[in-house]
Amino acid sequence: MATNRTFTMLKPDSLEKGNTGAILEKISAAGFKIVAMKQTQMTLRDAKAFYAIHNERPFFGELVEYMTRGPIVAAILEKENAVEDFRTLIGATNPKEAADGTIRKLFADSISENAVHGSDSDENAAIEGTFHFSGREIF
Ligand code: FUP
Repeated sequence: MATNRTFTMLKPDSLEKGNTGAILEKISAAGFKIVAMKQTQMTLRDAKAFYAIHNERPFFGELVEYMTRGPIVAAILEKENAVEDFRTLIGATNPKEAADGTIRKLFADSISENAVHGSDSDENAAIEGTFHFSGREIF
């Protein structure tokens, strides 16, 4: 995947609260082009693999339970400087610390249910995009 791409998930709380459209609108308005997108539900195995880096953390069990409890929307986004600009758009991991106007400030309730995921590096964007999409689902 090119380095002008990032990967995102709208997490189960966003879909439960009916925020899918509003969040996608924010993403589009910030200049990101959607090059792949689907609604899907992660299995326990998927979530454990996706968040393997956190498997020793105390919140790991709660994290995989949350991420598998309902559908998500996964997407690959394209824009110049995509990874960094998307992290700015979503705001800090803890919505209480997120800047005004950011997606987490607007739509997230807590650090554990924080509305959206955004890749933290070009390398992880490529790994995470490939985790969810085959080549023929990416445009
Ligand atoms: P981020 O890169 O902002 O998504 O944050 P992290 O990769 O540090 O964390 C991934 C997910 O783990 C968060 F989105 C929510 C969960 N988490 C907690 O539940 N508690 C914490 O203290 C930190 C992260």
